[in-house]
Amino acid sequence: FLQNMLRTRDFQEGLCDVNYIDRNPWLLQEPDTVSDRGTRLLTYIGDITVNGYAGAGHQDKPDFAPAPVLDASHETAPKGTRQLLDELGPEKFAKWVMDRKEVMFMDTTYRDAHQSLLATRVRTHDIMNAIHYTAVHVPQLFSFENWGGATFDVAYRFLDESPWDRLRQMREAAPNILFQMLIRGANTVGYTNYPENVVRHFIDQAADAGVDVFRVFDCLNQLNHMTVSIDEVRKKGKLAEACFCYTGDIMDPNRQKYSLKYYTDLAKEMEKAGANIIAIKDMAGLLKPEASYALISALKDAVDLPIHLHSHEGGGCTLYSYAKAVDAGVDIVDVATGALSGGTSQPSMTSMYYALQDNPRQPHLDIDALETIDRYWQGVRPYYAGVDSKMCSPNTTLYQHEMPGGQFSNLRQQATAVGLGERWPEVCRMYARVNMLFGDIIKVTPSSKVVGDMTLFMVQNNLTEEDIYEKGAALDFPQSVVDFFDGKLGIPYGGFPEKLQNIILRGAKPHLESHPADVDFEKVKFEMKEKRLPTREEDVSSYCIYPKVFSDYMERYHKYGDLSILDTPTFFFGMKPGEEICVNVEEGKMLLLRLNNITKPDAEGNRELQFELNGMPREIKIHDKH
Ligand code: 3PY
Ligand code: ZN
Repeated sequence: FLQNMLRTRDFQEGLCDVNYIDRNPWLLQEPDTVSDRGTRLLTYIGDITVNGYAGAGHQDKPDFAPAPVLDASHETAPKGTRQLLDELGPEKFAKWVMDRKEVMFMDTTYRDAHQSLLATRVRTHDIMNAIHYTAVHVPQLFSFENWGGATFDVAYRFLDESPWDRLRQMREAAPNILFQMLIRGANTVGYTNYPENVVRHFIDQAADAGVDVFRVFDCLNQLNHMTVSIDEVRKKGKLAEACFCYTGDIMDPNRQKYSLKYYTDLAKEMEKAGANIIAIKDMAGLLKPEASYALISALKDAVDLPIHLHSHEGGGCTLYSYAKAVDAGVDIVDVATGALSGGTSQPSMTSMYYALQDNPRQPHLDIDALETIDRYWQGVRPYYAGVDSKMCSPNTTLYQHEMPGGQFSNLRQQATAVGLGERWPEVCRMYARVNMLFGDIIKVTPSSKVVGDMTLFMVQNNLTEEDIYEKGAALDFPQSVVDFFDGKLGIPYGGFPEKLQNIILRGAKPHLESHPADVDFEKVKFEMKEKRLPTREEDVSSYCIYPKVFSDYMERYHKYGDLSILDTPTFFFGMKPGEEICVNVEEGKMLLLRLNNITKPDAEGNRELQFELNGMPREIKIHDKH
């Protein structure tokens, strides 16, 4: 205590009164931990203040109005679906879902909503300020979709966070509602096929850390790429939600490659493979109302499992499609908090609630609590303005190009980056043409990227389908396209167009359905130790899927410490001179940070940032890269 006290500027200037310790409880903390963590945090803040987030250059920190506080800290979450799953087990639980009169909601706010609208950037800090309150006040939800998909790698890559820590923190705050993740079958949370033991190991870690429902899909609807995951989920006693991706239009007589029968047959096979729930993943929001009614009715007849509908608002008809699905007996639908709904995201939860007013299937939810939660997210969304796709209005062109919600804004940015911003409508039309050129395939991560890459390649080089066939031998196709035709993602329904495959592979035989060999986890751990990486089972899992991403994250973690504790404006913008912030490092430990001054760059281009860390002066030198 004395060491801390003596080092404060206030003490040196004789400004300490009798209440000084009450106002500065950090004085009672270990000086070394305070100092080390503080310095690492200040190094990050200093770098962001001077060089901007992701090195984009200094950006003035906007004056955000603070988001409303959702306080339920003294309330315990009532029992919910999670306790019910524990009590009943997966089969009886599934039956309970089917027997309910009311339709259930899955809340995608913590995963797909921000993956679709905010480039997957929503941070643990903002989630943690909402999830306990939501669990306490809306315990009737079916699940939170709060893990997997792109959130796994984006957490490491762009947010300097461990997705595993996020999962555990959420679990502690929301023990009552099922946690649901999106897993890309044999691709897990990556973009390529992984060995079977890597997939099983990943699922084991995820289930142990808190995931209850695994929505398993394959980007080409290949069931054999999903069965390992389904099997492992079942072994762990969790819910296997097998999911097929919806594309095309079952009602269009000219578009019957993916017919109603195709989908019902798939659902039957999934039921045989051990699925507890069947999900429809309408990733682009193509399912129009009449098709929705027909599809749900047919699935209810085809299988004896709950039907879970996932769609995206996109074209603006989805609330109507959901209403039709409810009439046809759908069991669960996916919605998001209003502030993160619409556009390329899911329909709004409160809109859906009101859309079902006076309908016997309307769920019983505390609408006032939902509105309060939504006001919180309205306050949080502006923090992410820099990555906000700002896609808020309906976009009916998607019925023609069929781009998934998550890809639309991404591809647009990519197109702009390569100088095709002005030609965007042409890019959209070409995307549809490439889909047909490839034989009409399912387009979802990662197969959607293949179509996107080929689209940009063709527009940039002013190529037509005829050009591909005539000049293909001399063209340098994008690597993702070559890998796709080589069979790395599997075999599309109906097979590859052979002539095109021959051109793209330059006559070589494709490596169809080659399975990567199992990894030796002991060897992996040895390699990780050599690189001075931690080797807990979850670290091993991350490393097997993303060796470089995980290693880079650990390097930054050693340099900066745990950055998930910073508030989001500071994480993205750093601090302004004169600003003071308080950071809770852990229960009972906090740091008071103040930025006093930033010097002009010296001859080497270094600036000195003069901070106070819990009242003690601390200078951090940062190289100004701009
Ligand atoms: C993902 O795989 O991350 C998706 O959300 C696909 O729609
Ligand atoms: Zn989605």
